[in-house]
Amino acid sequence: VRLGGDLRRALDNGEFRLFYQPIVALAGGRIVGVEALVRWEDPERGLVSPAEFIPAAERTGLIVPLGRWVLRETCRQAAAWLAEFGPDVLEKAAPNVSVRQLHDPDFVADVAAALADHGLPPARLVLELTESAVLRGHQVSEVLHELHAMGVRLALDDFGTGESSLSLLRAFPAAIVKLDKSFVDGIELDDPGTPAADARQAVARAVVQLADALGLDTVAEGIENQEQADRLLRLGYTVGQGYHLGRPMPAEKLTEIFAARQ
Ligand code: G
Ligand code: G
Ligand code: MN
Ligand code: NA
Repeated sequence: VRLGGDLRRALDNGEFRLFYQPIVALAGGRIVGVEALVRWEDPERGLVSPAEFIPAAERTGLIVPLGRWVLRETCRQAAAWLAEFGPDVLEKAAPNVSVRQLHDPDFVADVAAALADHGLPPARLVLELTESAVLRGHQVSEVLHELHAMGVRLALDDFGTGESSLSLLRAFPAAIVKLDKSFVDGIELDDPGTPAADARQAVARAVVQLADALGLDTVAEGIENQEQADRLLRLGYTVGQGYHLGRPMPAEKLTEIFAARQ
């Protein structure tokens, strides 16, 4: 696909939009947060998945202005929901942040401005970072500590798939660990003699115990059925995300859900 210039034009034309996926209490089903997931509404191709264009945006550097837009739009929408429904209905909103953004010298100032411009309290914002982003170097570590000092929360996304290390978790000012979907797939299957399911359960249990020991919250990702939710609850998870609990959806759809629950 020929994406480079297209993405720039798409950003200038306002063709990106955010979907939001609920993050849900496994017992009771209360929505405790939302993850913001960008979509490209290409006038010719329709809705394009970020899996198709985020890698290109990262390669070309367009991820920096695109990520800035995602951050601001998430703060705007979260502040609007909070004003309308209050913190009992929505605790926090979580955009994804790419490593390229962390290396942008304006990143911390952009986050501060996005919060201030929309009147969103910093503790309502969770930035989702991957381990590989966090692992890269001293400069990033300083940025993360500045964000932490501002009161913004940091989540380690896709946890368990990167070069996760205990020293990383200890040094990184994270508040939340998101257990990767690959450990949730099949976790409900426990016929004796399915070592893969046993291994997933062991990893899931180890991650939640580690998080508890370090005072971090957890989110189990990619939950696609009730059996998985039940199993994760028994392993010690209290919060999850996945198609079974709620698909990524337009903001208006979530507004309806919040209004019905209020
Ligand atoms: O939204 P899913 O629906 O298809 O997203 C696919 C991938 O794109 C995921 O790894 C997700 O983290 C990533 N992604 C979605 N939105 C954003 C975004 O705004 N910024 C970045 N950096 N990644 C995103
Ligand atoms: O990398 P990150 O965790 O941000 O990726 C989120 C991606 O996972 C998005 O593409 C989102 O649409 C997708 N996703 C969310 N819940 C589920 C699920 O239950 N099953 C699958 N297959 N994908 C999911
Ligand atoms: Mn994410
Ligand atoms: Na993930």
